[in-house]
Amino acid sequence: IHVNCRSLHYPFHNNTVKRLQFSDSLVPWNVGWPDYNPDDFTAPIILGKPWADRDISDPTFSPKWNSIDGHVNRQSFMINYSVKDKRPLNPVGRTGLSGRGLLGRWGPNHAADPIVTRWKRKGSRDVLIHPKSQKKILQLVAILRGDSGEWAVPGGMVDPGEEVADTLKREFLEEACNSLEKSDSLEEHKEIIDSFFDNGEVVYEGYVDDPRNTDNAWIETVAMHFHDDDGNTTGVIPLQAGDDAVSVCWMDVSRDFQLNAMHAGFISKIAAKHNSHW
Ligand code: RP5
Ligand code: MG
Ligand code: MG
Repeated sequence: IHVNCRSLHYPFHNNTVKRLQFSDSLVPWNVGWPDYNPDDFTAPIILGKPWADRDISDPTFSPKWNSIDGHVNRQSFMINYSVKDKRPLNPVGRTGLSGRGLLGRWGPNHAADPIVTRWKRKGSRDVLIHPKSQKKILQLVAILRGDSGEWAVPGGMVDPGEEVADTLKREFLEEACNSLEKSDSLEEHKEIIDSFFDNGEVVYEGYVDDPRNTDNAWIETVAMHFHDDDGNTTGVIPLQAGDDAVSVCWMDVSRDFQLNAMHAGFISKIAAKHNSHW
């Protein structure tokens, strides 16, 4: 079940948009609740945006649910979701709010999360060993999100028709390397960076319990891990926050590191697999 998308207030709206509150047992759609009738909210700022769907009541909007709909992937990683009164239903269950909130798509909103790691070193050479655990320390590239003020993986939405592999690299470069502004050093190292992003491992594919989810719109992601074992690639990647990121850093991975809950779960899996300090 989800919890982040059942907070009392829908995020970033000065506590003006309320979610209906209910117990965990009422989350699944198959648990009967005949009077369930939450508020309906679609954020005005997304209306008319080129990356957003039209309104569900627009007669010219006829999406192909559970399918690849032209350039838009409306399939879920989870299940064939149901559609009720023309609206797709969140595959995990009720969120206490209908509409699509801040999300551009009705139904699944596909994102990609690039997890870039290296070993912590002394200077650029020796790999450090943690004095307590006697294990190597993993570091990952984390960004501070401008919207929520949380540290997170530099992920973002898959553009229509875009391959997920391209989204992973593009979002990393935009948010963690500020590629939206011209950078000589990114251009100079383009080949190294491209080949680094050719070798990733899927960590997770599926639903994200994101605070922006609603009953009719939700985020799903592909999280992929790119590890720079010898430190040669990340040594040449210049970090600089860009787009919706306000800060970027190499963050040490340990059990009390600060990262949004969903992304922290991905990293703990990676740390266990690489037997790194935790
Ligand atoms: C998270 O929101 C996903 O895991 C992904 O990191 C991100 C995508 O949204 P934007 O960064 O485009 O706002 O839940
Ligand atoms: Mg982005
Ligand atoms: Mg983003």
